[in-house]
Amino acid sequence: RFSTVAALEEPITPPVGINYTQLLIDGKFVDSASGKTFPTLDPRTGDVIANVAEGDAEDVNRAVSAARKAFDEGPWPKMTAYERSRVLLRFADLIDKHNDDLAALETWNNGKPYEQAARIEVPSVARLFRYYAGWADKIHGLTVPADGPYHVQTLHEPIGVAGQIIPWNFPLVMFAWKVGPALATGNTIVLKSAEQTPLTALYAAKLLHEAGLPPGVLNIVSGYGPTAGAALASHMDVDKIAFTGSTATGKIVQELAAKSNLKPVTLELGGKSPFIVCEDANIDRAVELAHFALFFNQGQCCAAGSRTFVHERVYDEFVEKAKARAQRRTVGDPFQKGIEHGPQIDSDQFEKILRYIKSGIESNATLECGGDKIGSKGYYIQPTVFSNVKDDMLIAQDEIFGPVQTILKFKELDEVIKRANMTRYGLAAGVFTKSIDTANMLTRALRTGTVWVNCYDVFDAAIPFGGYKMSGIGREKGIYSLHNYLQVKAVVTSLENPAW
Ligand code: TXE
Repeated sequence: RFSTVAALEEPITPPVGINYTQLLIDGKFVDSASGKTFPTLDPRTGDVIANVAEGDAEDVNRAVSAARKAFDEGPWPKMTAYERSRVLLRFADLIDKHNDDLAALETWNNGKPYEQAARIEVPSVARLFRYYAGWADKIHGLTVPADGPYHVQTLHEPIGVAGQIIPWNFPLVMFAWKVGPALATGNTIVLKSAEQTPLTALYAAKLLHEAGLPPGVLNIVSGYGPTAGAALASHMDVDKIAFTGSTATGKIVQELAAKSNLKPVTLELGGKSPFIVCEDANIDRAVELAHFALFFNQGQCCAAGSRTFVHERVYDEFVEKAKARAQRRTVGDPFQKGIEHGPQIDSDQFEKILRYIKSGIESNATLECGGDKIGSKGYYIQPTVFSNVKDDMLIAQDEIFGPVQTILKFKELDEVIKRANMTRYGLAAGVFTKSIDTANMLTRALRTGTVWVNCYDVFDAAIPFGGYKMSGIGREKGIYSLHNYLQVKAVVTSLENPAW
């Protein structure tokens, strides 16, 4: 079935070198204070790509001091908004120029198809920085019609030093969603990348400095969560923390923020998003979109359409076609042309996904296809489809974060609304129908931060993204993300002619 297995035994040599492995503090690449490093791996093989400086609490202290100084003394927050905007625009041009190297590094470190990184993700990063460059000089306060002889205005000021913790599934895209709005609004940053994927954040940060970012404005500390990440979340001199990752870690981050200096927290967490195929849907298109909604990025998407609800009238046909589509998915070395699907990120995720597949089989869901690993090296898993999945099965409740489609049957719209909402998550939903009435009803009833109608995974820079319920707090992208990085100051000036 998986015709590319042979090629997995001899991985293609990545067309890029690795130039940046140290921490980036105050505009300089430096070793960690402890001198420690950690290996970063190639998910195709599990082999070490490079050893990267391992930051911990002491390095976070150094990075926060640099960010504090850059914020308090400038020039960044005091530059004109137009000058900041131009730095971001120059950076976007540099991303375009380095597109292929960034994409190759992303694929090497993460395992995602090179074509996906090079044609979709890296270009979307340049697009997002242009979007936020556009906002930098359009952030207005208000004049407020208060009672009394007062001139009242609001100033929208940067919040200060932003701590940002990002995951490994979209390393550069997550870097952009966090760094773009924080810089546009004049903040300084300490960012901790995921321990699995430290390489592209360092490369991108280097380009930002080339674009004219002053030293200390963006500091990158590579390292582990319980050490570097926790130190950042609990730092007394960090004014705001933004996190993307698991719900369990999100809770820890919020707790650390509360226990230290009550810094405001934005969280973008897990999901178990419903994808609802109504009885009037064009089945072939619904199958393709549901397949994309789940298997994109090896199933490692917070917004993955991981509960495929299909109307009973079209269920059997849908399952048969979904299975055929999963079997046609081209799995292989992500550097190979035409490959849709590479390895999972690491052995932890690989084992976790295989455990969920086992649990699906044991709970008597029907394994339509897949269900096993591929090859003897790296972290490849067969695209897997389960039908006859019931709401109370673990595979229908937990975030699997892998290439495992679970297909459930429904009869009535009221019923599917109830079942779709019957989860602790509320990140996204997909609705597939030809009826405007059905679409309107579902979009209003689903308790999720995004509803895609007859489309999925549309991640434009202008569209806000975030979760209801335990999928998170706050929104990223669009105008909404600016508010995460701004303080509002009310300035009240008496209009009376003072006697003194
Ligand atoms: O996530 P973690 P992991 C989900 C997905 C996945 C599961 C576990 O279901 O299978 O989470 O993945 C940092 N203080 N998502 O273990 O732990 C960590 O170093 C501060 C969904 O990779 O949440 C990394 O930078 N920081 C998700 C980041 O948190 C800590 C994307 C994410 O890691 C920390 C990734 C601590 N105590 C996984 N512990 C999404 N929403 O897209 C860890 N970190």
